[in-house]
Amino acid sequence: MDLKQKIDVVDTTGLKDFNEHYFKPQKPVVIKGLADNKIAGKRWTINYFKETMGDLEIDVFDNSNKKSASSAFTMPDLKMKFSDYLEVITKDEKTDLRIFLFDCFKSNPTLKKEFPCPEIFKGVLDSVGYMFFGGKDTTVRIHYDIDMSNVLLTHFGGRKKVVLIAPEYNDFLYRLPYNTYSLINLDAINHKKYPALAFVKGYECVLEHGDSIFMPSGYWHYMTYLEGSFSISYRKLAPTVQSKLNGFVNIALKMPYDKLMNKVLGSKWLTMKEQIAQRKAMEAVKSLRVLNVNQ
Ligand SMILES: O=C(O)CCC(=O)C(=O)O
Repeated sequence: MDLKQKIDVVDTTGLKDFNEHYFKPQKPVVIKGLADNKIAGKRWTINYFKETMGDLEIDVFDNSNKKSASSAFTMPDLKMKFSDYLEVITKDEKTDLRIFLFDCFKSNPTLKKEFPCPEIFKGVLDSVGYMFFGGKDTTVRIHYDIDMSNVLLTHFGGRKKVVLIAPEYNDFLYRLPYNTYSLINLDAINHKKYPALAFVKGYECVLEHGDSIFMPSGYWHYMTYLEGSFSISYRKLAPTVQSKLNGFVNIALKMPYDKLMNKVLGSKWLTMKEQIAQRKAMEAVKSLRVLNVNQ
C-alpha cells in the first residue's frame, strides 16, 4: 500500500475555485486554518466543552469491543457523562473510547453560530453538524460513509492523522459486501494475507487545530487521533444521480439486509462476506494483470 500520493494543501478556497478544482472532480484537499477566523477557531477547546456541555449524557464507542465487526451498523457501547469522557481524552494515555456522529447542534444550537457551515459546503444538509472525539492513539477503523455524501471535516484541539483512499480501490481493499467496511486492519497490515493491498494508493496527512479536509463521496477514511482532540463535519449530497442512488440503496436496502442476515446466520454470514471480499480482491488483481499484458 502506497500512501504517499500528494494531497493538495491550500490556505483558502472560494466557492468557484473549490467547485472547479475539488468538488466536481471529486478530489480531496486540506484547507489550512478554515476555522481560525471563526468563533470556534478561538474558543473550541476540550475545556470549553467540559464547561458548557459537561453535564450531558453521551453515547461512547469502545474500539476494544469487537462485536460490531460484522455489521454495517455500529451501536454505541456505553453512556458516559460528557465531562467524564473529556477527562479521559485529556490524559496523555492511549484510549479506545471515542465519540462518533454526535448530533451536536441538537444538544447545543450555539455551536452552529460559533462554526457555521463554510460557504463551500452550503446545501440542503448544512444545518446538520456531527462531532467526533478521540484521545491519544484512538483510531477509527477504515470505512466510507454509508449515505455516500461528501464530507468537510474540521479539526480542533490537537492533531489527527487522516488516511484517504479513493473508491476505485474498493475491491483491492477487501470491501465487505452489504456494508461500508473493509477486512483490513490498518493498525496492523497483513500483506501476506491480503496481497491485493500492494496495488492500493492513497493519501496520508495530519490535521491541526482549525484545519479542514474535504473527503469526496465514497472515499475510504481511516483516522488516528494523535492527541485528545475533536472534529465537526458538514455534509453535502452525493454529486451524481448514481451516487445519490447508491447512498439510498445502502441505507434502505443493504444495511437492513445485512442486519437481518447477521441475526439469522451470525458468524456464518461474516465468513460468507469475507470469502466474497477475498474473491473480489483476487479478481481485481487478475484484471489488472490482464490489462498490463494487453498494453
Ligand atoms: O474523525 C472521526 O472520528 C471519524 C470521522 C468520520 O468517520 C466521518 O466523518 O465520516
